[in-house]
Amino acid sequence: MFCNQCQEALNVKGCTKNGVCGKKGEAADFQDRLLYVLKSISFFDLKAREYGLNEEATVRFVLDGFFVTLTNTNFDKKAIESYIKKGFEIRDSIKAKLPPGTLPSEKDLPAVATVTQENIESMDAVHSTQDEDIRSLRELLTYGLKGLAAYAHHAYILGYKDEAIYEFIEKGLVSTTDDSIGMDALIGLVMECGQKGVSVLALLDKANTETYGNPEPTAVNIGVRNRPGILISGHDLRDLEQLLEQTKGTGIDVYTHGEMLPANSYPVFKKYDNFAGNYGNAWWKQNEEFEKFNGPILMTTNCIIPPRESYKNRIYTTGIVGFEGLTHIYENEDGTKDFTPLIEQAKASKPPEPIESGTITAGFAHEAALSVADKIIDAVKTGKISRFMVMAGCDGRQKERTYYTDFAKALPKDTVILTAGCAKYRYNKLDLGDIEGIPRVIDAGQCNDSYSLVVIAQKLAEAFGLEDINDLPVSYNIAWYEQKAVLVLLALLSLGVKNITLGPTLPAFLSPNVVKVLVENFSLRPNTTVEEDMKVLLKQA
Ligand code: SF4
Ligand code: SF3
Repeated sequence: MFCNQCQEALNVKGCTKNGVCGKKGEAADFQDRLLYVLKSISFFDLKAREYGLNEEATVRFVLDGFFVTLTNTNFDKKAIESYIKKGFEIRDSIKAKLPPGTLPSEKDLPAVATVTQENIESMDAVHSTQDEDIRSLRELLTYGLKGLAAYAHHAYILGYKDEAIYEFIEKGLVSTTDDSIGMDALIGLVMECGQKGVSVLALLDKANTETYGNPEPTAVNIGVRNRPGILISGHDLRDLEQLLEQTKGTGIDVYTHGEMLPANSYPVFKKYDNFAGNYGNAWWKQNEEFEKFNGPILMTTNCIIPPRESYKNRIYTTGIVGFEGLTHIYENEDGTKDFTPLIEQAKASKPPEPIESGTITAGFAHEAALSVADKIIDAVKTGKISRFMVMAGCDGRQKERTYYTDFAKALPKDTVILTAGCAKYRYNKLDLGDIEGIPRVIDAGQCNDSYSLVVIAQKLAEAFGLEDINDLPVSYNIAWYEQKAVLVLLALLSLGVKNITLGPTLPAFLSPNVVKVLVENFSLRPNTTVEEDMKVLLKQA
């Protein structure tokens, strides 16, 4: 195995035996094979698209399969193996459908097109690409595409689709196998991935808000009630909707965990009496928090970590998530899911043990933030707000991440944090107060809702008559962990955002020359110390 896709890559190089995340070497190898099958499918599906012969089922498979390979999503070797098997069937059926004469003779086809179940083990050459810059760009593109596919998957589940995004995913995948594509072309593809990232985040925003309404500023309960509960984690709002519907009137409460927290601010979900609030913190604390929850837990997407024995019998996976030995809730033909096993188990469970009490404020997505735009603009003009600090992204278990709590605490009182993603758990329970009623932490939602931050920045630029988004009093101190964050970073770069500070470490997959390109073109910089970064970030523009 070799895996370097997340921020925890061993020694900022890569995991080689087992993952720091808990992924076993064998599962990692299966994930690489699955990725290569997706490339093979893409090779033929791009041809099928030329003839209008592409099928919806292929898109769904590519999105599912790609999402499976994200960090902390699927650790189940058998499940990944069955994706590989199905992938070959899909690949072969697309190939068989192509009109005669559309493909070169078998011997002239590239390796990605002729790979078989028998020789796939040695095929995906991305990590062994000799030229370190080409290798780095292929990896950067691959991980950006993973994020793109994951967000496209979220939108797809809600019925929001975009063929241009799917076609780009296929083109990008195949590009990583093509030795004729050099450094400049790869940089172009990486930037295009960022542009598609903006499109996919806009699509997902539309999907979420048209389906569930615009999030409203909400005081979310972080304590517990005295009835049994089901805990739902991950990012999939459709799973939450079905769970709320199926638990209605059963005497069982539903609590969110991790990235599901922002769901508490959607009007459609708020109307359920049994929607009880948020339990716990970011993904990496799940071992101890799940133990205390007492009831069943549903993992809808990333991030799952290897469960402890103490709660293994009450944690369920669904969709693209997998972990050996856990019960998986499958999707029915019509896209619904039956959560009866969780509901039955919850009935016999004790209520959750309290770990916190009180409330936190969520729900400042673009609509809510812009409804107080006049107030915000006025506060900036009168100097009550001196700067916005975008501190979006991921949280993680490395102890260096206390940097983000310290940074939030050290920010001057006339600054406002704009956040999205689970990075917020490093400071969303601090009492940072407000500025004339505007909270000092504006929480736009999940990492899936990062588009809100773009809309807020663009509207502010408009209001101040600024052509360049970089002239706003906005600085970026982004924390990353997995590949959705890679995509969000590329999306910001494609919008021309400069001077982003990135931490807690730079990605292991960036070669010195690729870092140089990012520094020269976008003034990207790694984070350092709170004091040093505060000086740099408060001085910008
Ligand atoms: Fe290592 Fe991250 Fe890959 Fe897990 S996902 S194996 S921690 S690089
Ligand atoms: Fe978090 Fe996994 Fe990235 Fe959605 S839940 S932001 S790490």
